[in-house]
Amino acid sequence: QSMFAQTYQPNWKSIDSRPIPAWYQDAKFGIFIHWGVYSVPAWAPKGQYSEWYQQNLQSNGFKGQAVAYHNKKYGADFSYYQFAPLFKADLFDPEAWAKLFEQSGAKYIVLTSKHHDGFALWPSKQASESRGFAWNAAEAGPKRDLLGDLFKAVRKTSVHPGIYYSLYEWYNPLWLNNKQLYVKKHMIPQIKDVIETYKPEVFWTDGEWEQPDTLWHSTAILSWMFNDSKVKDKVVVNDRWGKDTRYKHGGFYSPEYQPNMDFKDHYFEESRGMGFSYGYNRMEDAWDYNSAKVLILHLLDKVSRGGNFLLDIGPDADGKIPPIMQERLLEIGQWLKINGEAVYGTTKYKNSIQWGPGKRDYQPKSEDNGEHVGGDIMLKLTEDPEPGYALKEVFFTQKGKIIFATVPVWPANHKVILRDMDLKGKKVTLLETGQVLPYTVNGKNSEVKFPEFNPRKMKTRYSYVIKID
Ligand code: FUL
Repeated sequence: QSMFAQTYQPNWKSIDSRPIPAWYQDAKFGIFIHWGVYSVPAWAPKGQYSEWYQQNLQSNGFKGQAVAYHNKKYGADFSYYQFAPLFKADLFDPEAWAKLFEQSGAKYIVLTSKHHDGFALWPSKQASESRGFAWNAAEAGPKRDLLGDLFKAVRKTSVHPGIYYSLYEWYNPLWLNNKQLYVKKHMIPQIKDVIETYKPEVFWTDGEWEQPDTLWHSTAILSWMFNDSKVKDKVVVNDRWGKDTRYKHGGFYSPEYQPNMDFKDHYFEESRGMGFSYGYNRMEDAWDYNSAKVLILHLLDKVSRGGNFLLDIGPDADGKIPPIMQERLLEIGQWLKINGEAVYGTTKYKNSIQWGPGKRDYQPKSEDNGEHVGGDIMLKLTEDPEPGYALKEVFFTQKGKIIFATVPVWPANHKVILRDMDLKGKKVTLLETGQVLPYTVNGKNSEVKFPEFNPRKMKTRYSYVIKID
């Protein structure tokens, strides 16, 4: 018996009526993985996407900087396709990756099965045939089914495997000559192959924006996926299915570095890099990476607003996840191990976020870094408000009758004011220790008293959860 009783028709009204599978709504935290041939040069100016290397090279991106860098390092005759043999992934240890993902507290991954350059991480015959040369990881570069091997390892853990798939390809000859033919002969068979062979539980499309969903045959693909494919009961999709579908059709909405959008009650998942680029970018320095604290606040921000957080990592061409990324994942995992009850399986509480006094339209300045990275999470300001700017003081989530209020600092004056909340008759505890926190009700607000911070009792850093029962 299918969890979705109806049969879906190839039109948006029918497709949009499918509920977002519960496993995904409970998961809250996923890891995005951008990995491919572009991981070899792994280069873009700071604040740009390194996975766009080929496009920047061939369209003279960054005012000539891309070509200048490339020619100097690899020579003018060296084409993007020649990076494939250098993509060796010889240190790739799928079991170690899977273990790290599990330790991070993420409940799913989304791996780039194919990005805009068309290079497939699985033995896709369409990928090579359409080009006339080896253009997938099993025939070129690593000579290994990277997708299959990673999925095998991930399936031994509690993490759900998912994939990213770019609908368009920059320089596929079929695409350049006849887009209809590309879709029919290349894209649709390739999608069916990757779904039926690997059974991804998330199918995250992209590269949809230049063409209408009718060119992509999106509703036909989706109705096939939801009615007839091997993943029909559990697969989750996003909203990137044609130039007018974003924030409108498909599955969850997929903001990319677009915080604070109000999607009402439509499910969403925000993605962003740990630094800025999705693919590994060797130009990024330690201070370009968000701190563990800021990443945890990002997670709380999405979850308290009723969505998921898809945090990206960019493994290198050797198949290693850069240690700074490993370290961030482990830190988040430490936090979730203690405080996960306030995250997994929760829903949005009516207040969602408590803002401090001031303006809420903070725009990050380009030179902002460190604790300001991300722009929308003004961590520093929580302790030291910049005049005129608001800050996020409390993140709320809810599980049945239980409410969680998470504060990003241990309050210096030992009290937290929860606005518009009457705690009368409630039991208020510190989630990690179970310590009962006394409170007083003052009109519409409640004031919760915090004890002295005891580093021997508290393992949690970065944010502290108040449980209201
Ligand atoms: C974008 C792509 O163009 C980026 O390279 C990245 O994959 C991001 C998640 O989606 O639209």
